[in-house]
Amino acid sequence: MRRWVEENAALCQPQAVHWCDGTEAEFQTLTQRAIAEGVLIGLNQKELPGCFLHRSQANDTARTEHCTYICTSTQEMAGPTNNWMDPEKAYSLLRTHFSASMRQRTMYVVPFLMGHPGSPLAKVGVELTDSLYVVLNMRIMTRMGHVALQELRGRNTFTRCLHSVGNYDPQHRYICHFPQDNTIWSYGSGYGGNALLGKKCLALRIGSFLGQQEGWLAEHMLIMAITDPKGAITYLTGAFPSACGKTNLAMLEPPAQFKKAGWKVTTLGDDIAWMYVDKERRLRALNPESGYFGVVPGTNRKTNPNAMEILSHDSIFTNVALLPDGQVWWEGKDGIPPAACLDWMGKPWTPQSNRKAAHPNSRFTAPLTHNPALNERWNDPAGVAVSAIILGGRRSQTVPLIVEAFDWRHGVYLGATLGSETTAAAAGQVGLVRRDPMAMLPFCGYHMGRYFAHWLNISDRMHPEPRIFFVNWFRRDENGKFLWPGFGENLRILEWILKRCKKAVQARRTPLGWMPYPEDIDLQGLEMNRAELEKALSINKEEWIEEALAQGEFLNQMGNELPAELKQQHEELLHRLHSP
Ligand code: OXD
Ligand code: MN
Repeated sequence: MRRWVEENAALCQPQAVHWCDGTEAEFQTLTQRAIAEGVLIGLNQKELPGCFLHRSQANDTARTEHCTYICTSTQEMAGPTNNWMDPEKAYSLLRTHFSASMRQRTMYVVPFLMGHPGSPLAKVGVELTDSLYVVLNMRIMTRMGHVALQELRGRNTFTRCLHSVGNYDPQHRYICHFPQDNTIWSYGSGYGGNALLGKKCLALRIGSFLGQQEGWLAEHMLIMAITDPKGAITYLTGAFPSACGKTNLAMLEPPAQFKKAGWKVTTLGDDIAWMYVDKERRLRALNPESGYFGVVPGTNRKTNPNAMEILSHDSIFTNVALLPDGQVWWEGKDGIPPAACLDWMGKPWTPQSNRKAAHPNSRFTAPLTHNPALNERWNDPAGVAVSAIILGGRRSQTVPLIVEAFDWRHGVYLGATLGSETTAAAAGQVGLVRRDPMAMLPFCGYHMGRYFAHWLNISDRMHPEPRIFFVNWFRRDENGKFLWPGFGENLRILEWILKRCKKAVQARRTPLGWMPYPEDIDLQGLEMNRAELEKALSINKEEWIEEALAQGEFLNQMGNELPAELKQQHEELLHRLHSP
């Protein structure tokens, strides 16, 4: 590792090299340095103790998928859904950019661990970066410093992560993954998903590649626990595309009467799940991260009270608005908009400004341990046994509120064909339906068809397999109104899922899968009647035939790598839709 650091220092030519130890003292020193360098702005320390604001470059506010590459020895290995670059070409191109890129800057050496100390699944990475923002965020999002070096002892490998913000030029921005070399090179962006290399790059892209080789799954999933009034705990994971409510669902606050009856929801993770099959043939999930990098807009005491608590101290805000008293604001925060503030770019803003004060993809970074509803097993290297997997997308039309897969294979089909409207988490147009299989389209480090096969095959080792469900909290009526209230009320749907897992409720067979009898969803205390629920659950066959054809077109992109089972699932779906 030392040799590799030296080689890269010779390439990037920093004026200093700082080895991070991850201690609190170092964090304090580096925070002060970040303030002095203008990387962080101190916030009102009475109201928001330990909180800081970072303003990014205006052209560097989201993941840039068009600049993200999987650099495998053949294009075929990366598959049809990834950008590919020949590894030699990528190394050579990026070497020219990294060359002297850190002149007059410090290179920080950031050893980090994804996963739990002592866990065989855990992965050590070392990120070399010239961004203090990255260092401070990595300390929250990963187990950073001594603990990682300790883990490195006795291992013969670590993920080599090289990062420089360069001059933030989007024309020269490259997030390159070399899965066969266990290496990530990221140049030209300081944005979380492009620059905190433990998260999307290691835990998902490199992780999924390794998972396929080593027999486990690296997934874009939340992990949550639900305790029922009898005290029984069920663990669920959930895959939803970026900015579709994983954080809110993972931190769900039960509606008042559920709380009174004894229901409790606790969080293990809100973005990434690593899953493996244990000796008892159960699927287990763990969260390799140690913090949240959550979307801020829309977060308030009603939508996510736990997140409001989490970000109330010792958090880094990115691209929110700054109030005159040193507090922060964003669209969808409790209360009315301020009369005046500075927007996410630091420009004066009033409600008449006709633009957002906070960036739609503004974020908070905070440790898992801030969460008042953190599940007590969050730090258990064995993870938790998963009873159900929930999949979902953001679909204003067509897709009903809840469907249960007929079996694992059908569940893999539901995941493989997941469609969702695009959000601000990635650069590009917002609101277009695109296929985002298992919410992994931007994060799968190898051929998507082989990824589907891996999902199908892994079930051979499981008994029983978790049940798979598909939800859509985002369906709207003809006036554009949401058909389902969402947020805490989603527990009513989760309750049905739990009953299905316990075989405590019947379901009706539909062309799409098993669906609830409307009377089996508890609507008590909601301003919603059965007819409205039926609308949220309705299936329009004509719309669905169109949807199924679009799904088939997407699957066809996998060519010969499309598993025969999924082809068959597709044909069976069309057959069911055409049956009277
Ligand atoms: C994220 C994302 O930041 O998915 O988690 O973009
Ligand atoms: Mn994510």
